[in-house]
Amino acid sequence: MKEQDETMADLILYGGPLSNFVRTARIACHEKGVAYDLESDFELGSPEHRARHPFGQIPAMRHGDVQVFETLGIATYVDRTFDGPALVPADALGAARTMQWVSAFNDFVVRHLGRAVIFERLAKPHFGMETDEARITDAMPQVERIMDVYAETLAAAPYFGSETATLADFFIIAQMFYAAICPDTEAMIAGKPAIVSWMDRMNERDSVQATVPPFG
Ligand SMILES: N[C@@H](CCC(=O)N[C@@H](CS)C(=O)NCC(=O)O)C(=O)O
Repeated sequence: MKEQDETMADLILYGGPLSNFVRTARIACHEKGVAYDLESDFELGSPEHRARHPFGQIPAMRHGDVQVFETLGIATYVDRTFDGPALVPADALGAARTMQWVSAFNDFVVRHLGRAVIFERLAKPHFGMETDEARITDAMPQVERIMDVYAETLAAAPYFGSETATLADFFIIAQMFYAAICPDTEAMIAGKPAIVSWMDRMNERDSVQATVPPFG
């Protein structure tokens, strides 16, 4: 059953505003016009938070009696519970294209670009930890491949496998915010016009502007 009651601000997202995954969940709420509170005053590994997310990660979500963890789970719940523009196309091939990109993002792209490069280069120093340069060097061929594939994809269609922005774009833009300011990937992105113009289009969206991380 769809619910769209603007007085229901009882959807809570647990997680901090620096996390690209939390940002994707927030973008999903903004795109759907769903009010939410962002709760970040808790410890990740605490029993309190493990009751929301069994692996202690962010984001997690509570809406009334409903609890959901993982960005894809939360975005799917928000998309299918509330009115507003669909985040995933209704047709089989459109949905498959969106999920193919979300799945590739959550596996290959997060492993190489997210954990090996952005985490090492930007997050670790931000939190006072030492960067593992070898991990970045090892990942760079895969990261170059990711950017080549993104550029080819966005030269063929305005969004990831779609004529309109979908959940796939909302996962990818939240990470590309960091890739575009990361010294290892900044020039690579700036040299790919199809990626730059996609980022410009995405950055014009209210949902993206409302969720810019307080970083840098
Ligand atoms: N597969 C998860 C990934 C979430 C994730 O990696 N969150 C990070 C913050 S960006 C986190 O919770 N890190 C702390 C930890 O893993 O203990 C999702 O899609 O929600």
